[in-house]
Amino acid sequence: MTATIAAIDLGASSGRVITAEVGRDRLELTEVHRFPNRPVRVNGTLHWDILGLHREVLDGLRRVEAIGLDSVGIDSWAVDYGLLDKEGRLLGNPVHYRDGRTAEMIGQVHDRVSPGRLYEINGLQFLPFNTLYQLAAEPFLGQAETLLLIPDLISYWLTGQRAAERTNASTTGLYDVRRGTWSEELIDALALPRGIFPGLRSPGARAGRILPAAGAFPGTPVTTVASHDTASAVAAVPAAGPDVAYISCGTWSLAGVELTAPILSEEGRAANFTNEAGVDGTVRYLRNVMGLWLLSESLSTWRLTQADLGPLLDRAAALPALRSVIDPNDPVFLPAGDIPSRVAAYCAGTGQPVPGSPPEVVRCVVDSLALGHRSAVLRAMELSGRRVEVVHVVGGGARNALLCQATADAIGLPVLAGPVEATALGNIGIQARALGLIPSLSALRALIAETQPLRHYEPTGSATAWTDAATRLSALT
Ligand code: LFR
Repeated sequence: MTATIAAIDLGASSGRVITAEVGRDRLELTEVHRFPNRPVRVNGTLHWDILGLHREVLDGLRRVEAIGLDSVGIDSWAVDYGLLDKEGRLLGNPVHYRDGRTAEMIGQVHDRVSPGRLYEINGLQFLPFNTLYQLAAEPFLGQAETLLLIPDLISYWLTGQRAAERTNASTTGLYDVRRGTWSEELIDALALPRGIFPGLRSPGARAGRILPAAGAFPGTPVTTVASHDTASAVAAVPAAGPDVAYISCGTWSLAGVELTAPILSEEGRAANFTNEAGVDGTVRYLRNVMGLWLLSESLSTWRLTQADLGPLLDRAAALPALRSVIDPNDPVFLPAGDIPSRVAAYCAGTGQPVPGSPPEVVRCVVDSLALGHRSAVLRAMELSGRRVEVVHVVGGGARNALLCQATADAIGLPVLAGPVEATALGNIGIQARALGLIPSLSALRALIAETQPLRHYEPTGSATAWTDAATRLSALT
């Protein structure tokens, strides 16, 4: 038995509609629609073009209407949301997590609930854009009847059903990671209306059927997937056993290990490790590293495109490694804009050679990301006690040979790179399991390992250079 399944995968810089033919031994992807995701600044606030994204989703679905679908599932980046009024109308326009509106709110939130108490309940790393800080700056809260995270909003527009998918809910800061429920304590302490948080659903649950009025493919079943893109990507890590770390490398690098229960230690909080909900009650114990955003934003500054990245990486590979390094997680690199100038200013300010040409900047960024990967993976191992034999790099970064090799060298462990389309595979895999085509998460991972191209990188001899650079960098930060 086989099925045709579609994944709608919205990333911070592009979205895709991908279909797959899935059977017990078969998993073949076809990208049917890819579209840019271009945020819009209006009156000083950075928004997602949510209606434009929804139109692209519908266009993608229309392209596969002729072949028929057994199921469709939606994932996107985390934390951002839309608010609905009592008629189900969208209030305002969802704001981009890179907007600066939360800067003033963080202190206010922490005055109401201390960071220590927040972590005891939500287990979430501090990121200035976590939903709870955004809600403190939200002008439409008083009129809101329902809050829907981005994939739940698209799902609502397709099916008319309102729900909160669990893996993504766990990134809001308002989810009790031990109990697996919304935290009434936090919601009340932050004076948020309890009623706006819809019932929780787990990956694999039925989400409804596409409504005739939705604009494409009426009647198609929509399945709840791990709607946080990182949760879908982690579900697709082709690990054969527990002794692995993963880096889901795209706009962000999410680096850590999979656990069966959260670790809510003070040490973990100090190291800014998160306990985000994964598939089947697993916990994604990881840290955000700034990721390929630094490269894509640099390309835009130079008025280049993704197609120019390959030649730039080749030129960067010919330069000496580790001449200058930055802390990729320095908040200066978070907002959109001219990353190369900020890299140059960081290096000048820390007394390092200043990368000037694009290949020099790329070399500096790649080395620095590898150091960021090293620090997150080593710290995840220490904090969790997990032995790690191989580091899986999944997502777009698995294509970047310079970064994969630097990551293997920096960590001193083999890297297994791939699949590139991990998020779509995780999305589709959970739907396939819900349809009874794949028996378990481990069977999904084994099927991905068998069917998708993977590339192996062994660490090469330069371990001390990376250890020295890591020490140098931690002295700077
Ligand atoms: C990756 C990701 C990260 C999340 C960031 C913002 O695409 O979902 O997991 O921290 O985007 O939502």
